Amino acid sequence: MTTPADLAPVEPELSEAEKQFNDLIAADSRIEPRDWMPESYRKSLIRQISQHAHSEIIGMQPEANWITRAPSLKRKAILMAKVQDEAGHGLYLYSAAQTLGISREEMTDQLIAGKAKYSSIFNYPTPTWADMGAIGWLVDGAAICNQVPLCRASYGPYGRAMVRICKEESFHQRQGFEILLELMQGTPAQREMAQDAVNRWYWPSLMMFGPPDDESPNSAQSMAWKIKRFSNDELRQRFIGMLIPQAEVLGVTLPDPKLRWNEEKGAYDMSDIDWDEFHEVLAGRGPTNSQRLQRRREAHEEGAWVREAAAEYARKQAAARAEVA
Ligand code: FAQ
Repeated sequence: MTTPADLAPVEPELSEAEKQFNDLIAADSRIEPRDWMPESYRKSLIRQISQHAHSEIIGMQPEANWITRAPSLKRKAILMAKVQDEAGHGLYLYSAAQTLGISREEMTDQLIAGKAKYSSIFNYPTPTWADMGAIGWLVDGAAICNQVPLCRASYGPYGRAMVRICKEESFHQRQGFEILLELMQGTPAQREMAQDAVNRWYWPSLMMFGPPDDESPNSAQSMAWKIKRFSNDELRQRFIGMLIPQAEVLGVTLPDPKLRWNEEKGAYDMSDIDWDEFHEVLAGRGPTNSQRLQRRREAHEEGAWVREAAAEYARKQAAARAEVA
């Protein structure tokens, strides 16, 4: 006779390694490179961490454009330090991805071949000095909101890299805020320039959090694995909540007439985000996509001699050590 138990779907036996992985995730512990992990977890981490690394590296371009034109020596020094920090973030993240078994060369090749994604935000131009303020305030602000929870990501090397990155990003955000504050306390033309930059960067900065939750194919699994801790929409809402009081202090207007707190929903009402624009940028058709990639390719080619020299130096050092040994 067939019993209900016979009809129940047979759960596949979990291996010891899988059980251990699931237990570590459930206990909020860290997965380290030496630990067994499901192939899909490894692939998803490589996907997210490499995209994040590429974003930091491409993200140097919009601001580097202003290093020689910053309005004072002090501003030049600060901006140069910030752009260098972004390079450092890219390097920590490439290193974290390498612990998952992908090489730096492979990731770089994917980027310069135009096959890899990087954040949509870096495909917008920076025509005025106020853009440096808006990038610091809005782009680094969004980055902090999104990345502080990543300090608790279940994969050890990623979470640890994020701790240092977030400390530096909060300095970046404050320097952007301070640029805007100074402009807003300046002449009418300076105030207009600051407001114009905020108008142009506000919506793209909201897109940094990714598609809406019901169109985010990776979120559910990523949250179950405790890589992501909050959904795209939750973080977007948190970011808006952070901006509103800061915009008041600055005296700038956020360019959304529908923006207001909805007590009943426990969330901000807002205008619709232009997701067509987001998809266009992701498809490589944003305002500066081709320019950003072209510049990255040139920098890679121009840097070939540095890589060769470093490899030769490392080879000589290793040979000298081997001789002594
Ligand atoms: N741009 O299913 P989801 C910075 C892609 S660093 C481009 O929701 P997920 C510092 C997504 O990859 C900024 N692509 O994906 C700085 C996926 O494609 P795939 C970068 C995007 O991973 C400041 C597809 O859409 N930050 O700013 C974007 O669960 C100033 C479906 O999306 C990080 O990378 C986008 N905005 O969530 C530097 C943080 N959004 O792979 C210089 C770490 C989504 O399936 C100057 N990453 N996509 O082909 C994350 O938190 C997540 O990966 C999200 C996306 C939230 C970006």
